Amino acid sequence: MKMTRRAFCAGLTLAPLARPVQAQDMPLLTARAATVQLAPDGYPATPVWSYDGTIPGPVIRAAQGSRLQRRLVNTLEVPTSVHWHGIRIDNAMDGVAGLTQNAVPPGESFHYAFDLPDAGTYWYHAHTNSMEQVARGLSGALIIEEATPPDVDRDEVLMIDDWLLDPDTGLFVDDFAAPMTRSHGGQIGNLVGVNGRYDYRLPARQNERLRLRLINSANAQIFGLKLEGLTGWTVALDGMPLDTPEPVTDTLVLAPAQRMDLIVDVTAEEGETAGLLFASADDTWRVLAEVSVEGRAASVPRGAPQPLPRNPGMEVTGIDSASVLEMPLQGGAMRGVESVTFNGQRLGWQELVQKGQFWALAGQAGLGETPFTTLSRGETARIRMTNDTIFPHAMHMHGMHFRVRKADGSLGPLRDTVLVMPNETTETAFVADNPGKWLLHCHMLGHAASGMTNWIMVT
Ligand SMILES: [Cu+2]
Repeated sequence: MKMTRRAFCAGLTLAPLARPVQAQDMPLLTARAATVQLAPDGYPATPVWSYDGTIPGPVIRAAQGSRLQRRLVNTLEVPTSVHWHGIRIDNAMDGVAGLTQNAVPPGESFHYAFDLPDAGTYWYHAHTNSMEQVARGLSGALIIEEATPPDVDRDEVLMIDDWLLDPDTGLFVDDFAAPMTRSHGGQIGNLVGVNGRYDYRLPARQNERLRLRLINSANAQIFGLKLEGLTGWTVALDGMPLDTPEPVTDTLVLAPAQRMDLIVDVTAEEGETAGLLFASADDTWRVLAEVSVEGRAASVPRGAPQPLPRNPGMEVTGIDSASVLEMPLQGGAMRGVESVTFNGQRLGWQELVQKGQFWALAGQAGLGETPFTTLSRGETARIRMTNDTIFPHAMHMHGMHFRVRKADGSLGPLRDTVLVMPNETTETAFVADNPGKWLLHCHMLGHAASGMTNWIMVT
């Protein structure tokens, strides 16, 4: 309470003199402690860190081409900052503590304001000690709406997360930095849920058409998903429309931080099971979000949907003449790495482990003084990531989308986060058209905190 008031008073002192009138109406996004019921009824409630008191935070919706403004008010007892994941954003608003801004101390606030060039499904989350802060609940959906939305009956956000809870106390297992999980696959929860509920349920009518915006906000869990009682098409990945909607016929894979927009028709009869299922650790399919069918919206399902309108200026040209930058993904349990640079020192594997670091990108653990590469604005670059570890990594680039360049030279869809499997090589190609310092890191957040973070400079 004391801290809220301090932030509020600081705002009052400045507002009438230094800020335009509308700043008084600036919408707030308050990082604050709250208690929510994540576990099933009968289990204790969970103290969380939240945006505006809910898990996940509020769904922020804005129109493509508009400007988004939020004043982050930090009433937590730790510094924090907000990253607007997937937005082609002004670098100063990217929210990376230590690279693009200072973390916002307890009791203080930060004014985020940026343009929204692209429609699509994005999300926002803490980018200060994110391994702990995102796990404690600091994330929410960010939806940028097309001027002309697709022909659907409803637009639903499904934010998929997992939580590692002590069932006796309801508390998060307070070991976010455990070396065992950080050096392996990362922290996996013991409870999986959608929109803050382990039993998320979506009522629908037969032959109703839904747009489902899936977001994986988990720290490390890769979700295998499938549809039951629904006929669906993938229409966008990581916010960016596919040229042609792809029928969903198989398991969908959603790595940490990735998004997937589906258009689905509810084909199940009233009373039949329908919904989104996930492959659980014991190799059985379990319901992640139930679609309960009541009544009928139309007598027949609709045909394949039209593609979503493309976002502007996303062409990746000049790929053949672009130089290829090698970025081996290194380290981790059972493989290690011979030697890496950390804080300016060359360290062997044992020394690295003693410093709580387990991973490296191209021989560098954590952020160095110099970027992985410096690119001129407008230059096309290719980064070839070879996974020399025995774990998968969800590699995320800030500020710009890339295409995956396949072995035959063809290009995959636009993405901002790509899953690189063990012993696999994935080459990204992109036009460095957004100036600034951009993080390139693994979105298994425990990996990012222990070495798998680098940055690129666009001048
Ligand atoms: Cu990783």
